[in-house]
Amino acid sequence: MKKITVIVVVCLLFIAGALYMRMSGNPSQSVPDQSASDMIVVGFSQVGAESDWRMANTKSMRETFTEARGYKLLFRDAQQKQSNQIEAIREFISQKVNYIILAPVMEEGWDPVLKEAKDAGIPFVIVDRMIKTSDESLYTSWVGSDFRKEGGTAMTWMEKNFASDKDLVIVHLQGSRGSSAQIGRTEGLQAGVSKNLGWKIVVRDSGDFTQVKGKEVMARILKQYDKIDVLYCENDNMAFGAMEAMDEVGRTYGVKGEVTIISFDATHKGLEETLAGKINYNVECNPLHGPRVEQIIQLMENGNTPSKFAYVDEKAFDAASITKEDIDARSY
Ligand code: GYE
Repeated sequence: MKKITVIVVVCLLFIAGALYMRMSGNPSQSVPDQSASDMIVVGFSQVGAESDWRMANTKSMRETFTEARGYKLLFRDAQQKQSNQIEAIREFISQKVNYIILAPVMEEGWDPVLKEAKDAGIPFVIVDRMIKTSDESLYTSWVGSDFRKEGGTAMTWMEKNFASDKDLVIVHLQGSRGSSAQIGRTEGLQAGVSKNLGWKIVVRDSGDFTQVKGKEVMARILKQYDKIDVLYCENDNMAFGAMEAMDEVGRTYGVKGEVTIISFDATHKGLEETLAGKINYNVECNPLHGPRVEQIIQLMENGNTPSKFAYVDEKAFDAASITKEDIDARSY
């Protein structure tokens, strides 16, 4: 009899212990986590980490969509591959995020995955570069730069500095082909060249917006062309690479050199090179999209419809007039 009592007590203690462990072992399983469920879940598919512009853009997004500010950010770096972006978007859909944000590598090819997101009822915001779609209702909003206008700004500067009939040898370093930033900036140059009869683009190649490729492509071009008047370079990092290539073979550039450099982005380092007279003209492209995207999301959270397109205001910097204060006043 005594033995049975001991066994029963041991069993009861065991069951009580197991129950206690279960309840206290993992608080998030037994007590629903209020703060996590209140958060707005945002999936962001970023292009990559190819340039200083991109790093500043990622920083702006990460600083905006923080847990302290009520967001859970799922960040995916696509390493400049559209297939990685499509995979990330499908993952966001299956995770039932509240919003999907896409900085598209290129313009074409998004319709099927946009449709999947729409069918799942997830609002889609496009940032930075644009997309081409047959159905504009597949996304809610876009915010970014007017790349064609940036190219036009560069042409206005060229027209002020070079006569229309001057024989001008132009080298064109393009960004990632098929991206809006490349397409718009290329169209700008193309329009300028077709208007000014002396101007010739002697070579055009892509450096994929990176410093390494910019250097590689420029090194090849320098071997083929002894005389270059203008380097039209579709971002700062490729310009840095091209400058390294020119330094290595003793070709001069900038305000005091042989090759006039026009660049885009106006990143911190890009503007320092402009102030130093190495880049002649730098057209701004503003990467601080985090707060702009948040504003779009907040409008939707409050039941409002954000505007379909929002262009960012941008300026440009001339080596002849830029000041240190211009650089210091900027946060990127
Ligand atoms: O100019 C370049 C980056 O899409 C505006 O992408 C962006 C461009 C930017 O890699 O530096």
